Amino acid sequence: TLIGILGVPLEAGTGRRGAAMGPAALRVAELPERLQALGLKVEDFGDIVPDGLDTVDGLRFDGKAHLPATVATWVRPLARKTREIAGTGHTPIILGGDHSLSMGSVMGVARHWQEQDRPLFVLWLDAHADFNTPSISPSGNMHGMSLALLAGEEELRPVFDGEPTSFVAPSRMCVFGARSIDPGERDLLKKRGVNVVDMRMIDEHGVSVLIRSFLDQVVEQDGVLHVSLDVDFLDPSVAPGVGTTVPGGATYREAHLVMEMLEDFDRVVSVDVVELNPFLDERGRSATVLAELVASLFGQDVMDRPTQAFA
Ligand code: DIR
Ligand code: MN
Ligand code: MN
Ligand code: MN
Repeated sequence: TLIGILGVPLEAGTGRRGAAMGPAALRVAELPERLQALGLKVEDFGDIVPDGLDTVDGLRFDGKAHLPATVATWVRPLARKTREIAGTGHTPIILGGDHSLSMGSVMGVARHWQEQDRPLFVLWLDAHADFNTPSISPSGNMHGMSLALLAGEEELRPVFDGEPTSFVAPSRMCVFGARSIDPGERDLLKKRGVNVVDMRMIDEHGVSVLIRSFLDQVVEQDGVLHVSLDVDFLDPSVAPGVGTTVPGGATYREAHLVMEMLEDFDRVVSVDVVELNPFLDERGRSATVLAELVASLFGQDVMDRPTQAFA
């Protein structure tokens, strides 16, 4: 496997500052080196540079949207760059930056896989569903709208106005670990048919059964999988370095089991690691946990033994 790392120091999509330091902290936590130690070839493309604000002149939204033009200046070049990296045979790992960046990273990989005629599935590991639109968002923060944009919601199309787009069918999306969903967002998720696995289901059935049933759908349709990992998927006691902590999240072992199963599954083609806010972190704890999780996803394990599900 050839890994392509790309940093996205974007924080305009969230309500508080600090996430722009995320890519630097993940590098300090030796995320690239951990992958190299597993025998993978790793190329670091540095941090992406946003387009000028003049390029998004006339970007307008009805409803509540905070700094949509600024977000557009980041996600447009990010979509182009991610597609390019995927096109040269790299597995993109995108280091954020807030979760609005996935508008760009997933758009880029979706375009690439559409050309290959392979259906792209998205696993959204998050306390939130990020399925708001400007007309229903209580906060107006763009990081709470990225999955809705990727599903093709009309209201959000101006973000990529004039750019090539490729959307992901809501039935191929799985929000996993949810425990905070806004009322309008909840209705829209149901209406569009997004799979939502909330923490209550995880408590009741365990991560293994639930992850497997989604991965089975990917295999059935001969698809490939993008994984978008929001730090707040994890319980705040495991990863405090994020602006929107919600109690009752995944434990350290639950998160690792998800990663280990994904590694055995062998169809993950791209990854985002988002919402790390080093300003709120405790001595790099969350950054280190994230680097360890990514290493798990790419083969780090205790014994050389596949998870039973895919043995
Ligand atoms: C809330 C919080 N649903 C919003 N969202 C996110 O602002 O739309 N927090 N993504 O991390
Ligand atoms: Mn998120
Ligand atoms: Mn979240
Ligand atoms: Mn393994």
